[in-house]
Amino acid sequence: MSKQRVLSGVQPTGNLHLGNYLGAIRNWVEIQDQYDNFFCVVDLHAITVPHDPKTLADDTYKIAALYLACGIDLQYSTIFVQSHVTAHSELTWLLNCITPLNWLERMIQFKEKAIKQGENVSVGLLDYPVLMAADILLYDADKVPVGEDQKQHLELTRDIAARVNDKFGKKKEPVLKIPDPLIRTEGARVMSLTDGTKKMSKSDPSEMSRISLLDSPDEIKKKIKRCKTDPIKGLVFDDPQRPECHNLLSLYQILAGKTKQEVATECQDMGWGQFKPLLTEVTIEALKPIQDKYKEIMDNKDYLNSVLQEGKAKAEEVANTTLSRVKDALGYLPSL
Ligand code: AQP
Repeated sequence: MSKQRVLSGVQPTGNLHLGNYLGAIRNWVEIQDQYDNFFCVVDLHAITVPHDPKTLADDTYKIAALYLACGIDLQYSTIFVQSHVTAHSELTWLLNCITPLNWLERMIQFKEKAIKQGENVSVGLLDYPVLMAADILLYDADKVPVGEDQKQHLELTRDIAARVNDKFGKKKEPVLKIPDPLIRTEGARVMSLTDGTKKMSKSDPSEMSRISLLDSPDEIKKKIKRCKTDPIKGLVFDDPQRPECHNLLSLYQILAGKTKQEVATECQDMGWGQFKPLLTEVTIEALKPIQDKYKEIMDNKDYLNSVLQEGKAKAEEVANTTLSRVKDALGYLPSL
């Protein structure tokens, strides 16, 4: 029996942080040998908010190199750049014409990001979830491993696919496969270091709010030293009054590879002065091998280009087949 397919991606909008790693990439790595995986650098999504053309290409390389450095293995996985496969844009247009506007207006991420943009909100930001649906549906993905923040977009993808099947599919032959989210509870929502009620995010204006995968040991030390805590002694999980405490203990638990119970016992009598150096040490240690591998890969652009070229060819083959199937179902005259 052939393996089920997985599709996921990250935007090249800055350095990856612990949220992207623990909520997404680490999980891709753990399950990759069980699936046929496609991981893309979603550069079309990156321009849904104002972007700098001078850094987009470099950021795209960076994310691809970080995928490899974090352990994505080409034996099981295909890495490619979204804009290199034109079917993503084309399917988005087709899905745009089938998706009701009010489905998009309900999206929480749109509302949150739109507030930050003021009057400059682009149509692209509203359309972000349809592009994401196209990314996933083009690959007939069975599973989509993402962080908790993407759950609503995944539900929308399922609704769009169901609508296409309902309107244009034949009874026993759906046009599009309906994917399932794959959200692990551990690391699914890593919170900001400066506010334990907000998710860690690349677009937070404060560098102090996140630990980037490429931060130096000194930067990591400084960020953890200054991160928001509370004046209570004894550190506990799951206290709604202490969101920062829960977040920092959770980070420690995952990065140290310990169980929740082990960490709860170890930290129950600790103060922040004792805990922060521990968290600093495990973070630096966990990121060191990723940073070393990243440098090696970035020093060999020929290799990186060959990975992306091969990825593009594999991705195009699958994506173009799905696109033809959708166009056929919609009644288009085949290309002459
Ligand atoms: N804080 C987080 N905790 C757990 N998972 C997270 N992800 C993002 N932030 C967290 C997961 O990372 C994957 C890639 O995300 P993305 O870069 O494509 O977009 P995003 O979700 O919008 O991430 P950011 O960091 O918040 O970027 P900006 O600020 O540019 O929008 C997804 O699987 C996501 O769930």
